[in-house]
Amino acid sequence: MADQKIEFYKGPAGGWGALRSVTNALLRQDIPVKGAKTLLSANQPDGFDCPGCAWPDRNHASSFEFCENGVKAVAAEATARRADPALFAKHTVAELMAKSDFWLEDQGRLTHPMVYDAASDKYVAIEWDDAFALIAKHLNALPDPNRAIFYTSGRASNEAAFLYQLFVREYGTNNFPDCSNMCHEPSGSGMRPQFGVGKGTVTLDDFEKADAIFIFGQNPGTNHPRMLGELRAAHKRGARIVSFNPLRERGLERFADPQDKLEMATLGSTPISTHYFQLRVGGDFAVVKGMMKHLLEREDAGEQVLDHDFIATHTSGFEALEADLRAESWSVLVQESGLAEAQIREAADIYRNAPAVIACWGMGITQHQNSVATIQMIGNLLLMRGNVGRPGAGPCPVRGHSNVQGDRTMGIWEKPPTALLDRLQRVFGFEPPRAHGWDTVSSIQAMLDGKGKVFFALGGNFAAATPDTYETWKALRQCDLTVHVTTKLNRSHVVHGREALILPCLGRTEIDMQAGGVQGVTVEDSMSMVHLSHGMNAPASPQLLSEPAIVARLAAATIGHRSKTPWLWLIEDYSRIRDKIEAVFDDFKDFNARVAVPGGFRLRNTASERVWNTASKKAGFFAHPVPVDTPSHRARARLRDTVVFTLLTTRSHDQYNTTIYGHDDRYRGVFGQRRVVFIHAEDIKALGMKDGDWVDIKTVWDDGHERRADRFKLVAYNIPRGNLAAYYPETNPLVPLASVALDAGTPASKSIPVVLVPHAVPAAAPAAADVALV
Ligand SMILES: Nc1nc2c(c(=O)[nH]1)N[C@H]1C(S)=C(S)[C@@H](COP(=O)(O)OP(=O)(O)OC[C@H]3O[C@@H](n4cnc5c(=O)[nH]c(N)nc54)[C@H](O)[C@@H]3O)O[C@H]1N2
Ligand SMILES: Nc1nc2c(c(=O)[nH]1)N[C@H]1C(S)=C(S)[C@@H](COP(=O)(O)OP(=O)(O)OC[C@H]3O[C@@H](n4cnc5c(=O)[nH]c(N)nc54)[C@H](O)[C@@H]3O)O[C@H]1N2
Ligand SMILES: [Mo]
Repeated sequence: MADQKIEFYKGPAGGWGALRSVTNALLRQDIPVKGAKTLLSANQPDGFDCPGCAWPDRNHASSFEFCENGVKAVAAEATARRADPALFAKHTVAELMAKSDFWLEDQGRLTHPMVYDAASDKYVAIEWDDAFALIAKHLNALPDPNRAIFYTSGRASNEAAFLYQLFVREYGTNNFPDCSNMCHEPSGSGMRPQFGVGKGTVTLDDFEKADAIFIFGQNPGTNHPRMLGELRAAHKRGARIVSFNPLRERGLERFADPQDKLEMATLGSTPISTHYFQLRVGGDFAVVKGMMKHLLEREDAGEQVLDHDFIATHTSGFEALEADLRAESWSVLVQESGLAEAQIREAADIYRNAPAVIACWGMGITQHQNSVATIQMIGNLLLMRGNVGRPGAGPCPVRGHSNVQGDRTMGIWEKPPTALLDRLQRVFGFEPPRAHGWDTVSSIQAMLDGKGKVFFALGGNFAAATPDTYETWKALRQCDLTVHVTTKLNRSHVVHGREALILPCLGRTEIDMQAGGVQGVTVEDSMSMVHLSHGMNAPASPQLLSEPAIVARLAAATIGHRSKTPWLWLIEDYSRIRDKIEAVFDDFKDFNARVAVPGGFRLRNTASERVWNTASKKAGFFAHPVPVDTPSHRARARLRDTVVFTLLTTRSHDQYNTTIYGHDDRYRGVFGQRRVVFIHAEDIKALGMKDGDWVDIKTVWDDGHERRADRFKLVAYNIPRGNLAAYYPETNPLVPLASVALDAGTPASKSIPVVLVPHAVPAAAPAAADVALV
């Protein structure tokens, strides 16, 4: 591990630092830098879709769009390292359990299907057919298909996801927890009743036309680096870019585009945000409500602020919102937002003066108790001036995983719409289950209660990504069988059920050869563009199966005797799967033909046409009170004599969710370490401690359960008082299972009420529990 240091980062995001980091990423994965170009040819018209993030590409055809974190994602998959049976022969699972998350993934690509052998406490190789037979035996022995749980992470292709939901529903359950439940679920929950669609309405063209772009709770410099290119261009042509974030994220401040030779040669850079509002964690609701109150006040003062025609023709509920805004008190809005009244009014004036406005948001908005209401507030703000369904304007929830939006489109959802089930019934001739299934948090609860018995995961790292880590581990260990379809070894494989399987699959960058020849898969990005992705690299091992093949063979083994679906025929040629997708979803008409065009096609988005598929057939204004009963409010009320902080958990620049690439967070000035907690210097003083001291973090919750994460270093930082920031997944033991977003069930991992106590044991002897999560 590199030297540990904290050193303020002065440069722009991107630039030479990004280029250096790419070289290091390749070397780390034992990939020769020379000749790495093909290996990394993501986002070419005939290449693979970058497995990094869901940000779209310009025409999907421009020259290789340089993206530091995209390269890291591809390099992690293209690594020369192998986690083969010899590795498992060397280590018992107990030994693997004691390794860090970083170490586990760093062993490289899995090469063989493996089964857990309890006698030796080791994983040993198994034949594919035997693995499928074992799963089928368990599934068919369950008294009720609703005892089985089928998780999905958002890298699965449309073809894999479609077959998977089909198999699971024909098997008999809607238990589909997925990474969306922990991510943008509140965006869908908020937007569907408001706009009649659960997806953003804007395209990249709109980014070229927007006069102002508001960015709430998002860190694109790290998580969507290609978005910075759009923001930079917008800034250069004079658009206002307004960021709301408790942290001063470097990527939202300045960016040097590695594709711009002049900028690189002159060490120049472009500012990104024209305005930066460092609000309090969870303060967005109050800010947006205050902005709307200001707009109404200006309107009352005789200015032309609202789009009355739009409101009259296209919306419902405005009077109720108006009354609610008038009744709202500025002092409450200021108190809860952490911004001054003048700042809120300033933000509102930027909004008012911009003819066309886009509002983007990320995890800083969704992972709170009141996220659905906050998202509807952002929607209200847009609707007040008709900023939906016209050029340069609209809501833009920025999705995470590269195909998380597509997986939902394909039916990976525990609450399937009736129309989807009816269609599946008609096309495939079986009676799909109608009852809603379990989401991520209720799946964990069901396993804890002994109701969930078989846990199957198509990708992801459930044991590390989910809240209340040790409860989740208890839940997984109570299962009869846990199965993971996966590319690399991770925590979820060593926190296992009585029986357990690891099934290694092809990654998206790899050539997928089936009986009908080489196959491509399709994905949908954050702006509803659907396109083909072709792997170009040789598979990491000849034993690997594609995800569609794994699902189809599992289906054949489990329900083949009663299913009318020709599972194995479908995977000979994935265009057959796409024909079935077309048969189920009208929006995929002529799917194979349309996706064959370079760049693919855009799915219809009714809200962007001002067609509102809501109950009232109008876009809806929603009035909500300012949340004053959040977990943090309750904790502060209970512990009056102690300083209660609100902790946000976030990603470093060197990780992809639970995959830790390295121990630096360059833009935040953290090097060689991850167990740090960012805190205001005055708060350190108030605690009677000093910068660099070690603390334990404890959750303040009222169920008598102790939740703690030990041994974090205090780092004095530019963050509002009373707020803390630390990295995920190390902090997931602190998130109570019951702390979720209302009406969405998303873990509230951006607002954990905590106290800090001096670290009790010497740093050399960390508590056993956190060894695994270092
Ligand atoms: N390289 C890389 N790319 C990724 C990922 C990755 O881990 N690494 N993950 C992918 C996935 S699945 C997702 S969902 C996205 C995640 O991308 P983001 O949505 O950017 O997620 P986070 O890193 O959690 O950052 C959240 C941001 O919100 C801010 N924030 C926290 N609380 C609040 C709040 O209350 N209000 C406001 N206004 N801001 C707040 C934080 O300071 C931080 O800047 O990225 C995707 N892309
Ligand atoms: N505290 C806290 N918790 C959070 C968050 C947070 O901000 N704070 N963010 C939440 C969010 S937004 C998300 S999306 C979830 C992420 O939850 P997940 O999607 O479950 O987690 P990942 O870390 O993305 O999964 C990484 C694993 O995916 C596997 N993998 C990689 N590529 C492939 C592939 O092509 N196929 C298959 N089958 N497997 C593959 C690898 O084995 C790797 O170990 O975490 C959530 N948890
Ligand atoms: Mo996510």
